[in-house]
Amino acid sequence: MGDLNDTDIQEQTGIGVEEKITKPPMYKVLLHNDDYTTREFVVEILINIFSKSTAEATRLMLHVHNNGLGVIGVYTYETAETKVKHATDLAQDFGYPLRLSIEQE
Ligand code: TYC
Repeated sequence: MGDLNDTDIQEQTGIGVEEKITKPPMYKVLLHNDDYTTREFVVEILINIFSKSTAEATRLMLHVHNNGLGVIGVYTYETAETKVKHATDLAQDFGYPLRLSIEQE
């Protein structure tokens, strides 16, 4: 008694249930292999910008080294863009051609 169900809320607020629970589109950040960026630098990027543990950063770096590319995280568009820019800017400062890209999930 007195409890509001989804239909009540929808009628009273005019906001559809779907609208309220819809999640923002998410984007994968892909890391690409190259022959010049050092393994250590890639691990540092994964730890410091993508908040990975040392073990996970090392695992991801080796996966990308062996497979050519890999997904290193899934974020909202703004977060994905910011992290990719930070990582590529830092790599450029060190003279590395490290490449990252963004793809909708
Ligand atoms: N292939 C690089 C090397 O042997 C290491 C590396 C791994 C570079 C992952 C980029 O995204 C990368 N030094």
